[in-house]
Amino acid sequence: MEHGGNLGKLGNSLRVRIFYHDKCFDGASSAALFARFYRERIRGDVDFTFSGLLHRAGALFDEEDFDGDENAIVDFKYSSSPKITWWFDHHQSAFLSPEDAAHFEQDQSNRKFYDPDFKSCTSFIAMIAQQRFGFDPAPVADLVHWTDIIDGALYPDAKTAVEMQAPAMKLTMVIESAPDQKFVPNLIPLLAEKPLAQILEEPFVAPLLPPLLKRHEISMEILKQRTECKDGTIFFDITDHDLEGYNKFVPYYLHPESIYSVGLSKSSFRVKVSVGSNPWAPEEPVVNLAKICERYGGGGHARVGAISFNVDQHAAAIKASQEIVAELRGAVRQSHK
Ligand SMILES: [Mn+2]
Repeated sequence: MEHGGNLGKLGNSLRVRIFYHDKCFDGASSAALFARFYRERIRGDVDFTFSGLLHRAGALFDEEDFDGDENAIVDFKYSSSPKITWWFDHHQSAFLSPEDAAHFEQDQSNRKFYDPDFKSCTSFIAMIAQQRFGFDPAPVADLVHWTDIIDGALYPDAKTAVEMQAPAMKLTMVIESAPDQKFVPNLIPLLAEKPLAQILEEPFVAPLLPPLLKRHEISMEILKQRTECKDGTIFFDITDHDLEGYNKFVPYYLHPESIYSVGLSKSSFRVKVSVGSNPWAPEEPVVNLAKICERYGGGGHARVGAISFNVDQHAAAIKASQEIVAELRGAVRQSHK
């Protein structure tokens, strides 16, 4: 894999490599907040390198990449490698195996933290850094506020979620469709230091926005044609369009009566089955979507999950999506009996 970011001066500074959930506002913000916390409360003369991690079919980690003096993973799955010295996550599916979970349970370092009840990993890091390490979260309060809203889907309604008004939402869109592997590592150092509205005006960020807003409009048109809602469950397949990173709330905006959604999308390296629930659903979603996704090798949270397939596994992805749609529609029908 390629590493973005700056190694900076190599002198006597400690080299800390931070692995984060790539193409995700909470992932990038977690990396930013962790770096600020580390510099302020652990060690000042430190060079950070930021490396994005993505869920994909097959191995998630390459041990050879853990080459910092310290290596941290934030907002992403646990690794039992002794080279990983810090870990923060809030995903329900945080462990690749029972052995990894046991390894974490036995950890005595006080540098590995997990709480699936947190809306965002960024707010989780802020809380731990404050309570255990005396970090002052006040300067990053706005970032923490918005990661909770965006990762926790705490928008008041679907309209707000698809309108893209707030700077944090625009940054989310930019991060999710990052043009190259260096973009997010270049953005991360700004996230915990500058106001979000100001980051949008950076010369390497500003030009990206208009085409993305246009693409957002087009994706809404495509989803309008493709989404089908039956028994409270939306299904759509947009694998024939390059639309990975579409706003995941559009299906609920188009079908306010829905409870669940299952969508197929495609990028250069994966076919993704996205399984979600409508945050503004007329009735509470009750099915644990992380558990469903785990059955197919994916994961996530109780209310939203995903499964990644290799691009040559397209048929398996279609089959999985159809089985999940049938299961969710069955659950909704059952609850209406
Ligand atoms: Mn997260």
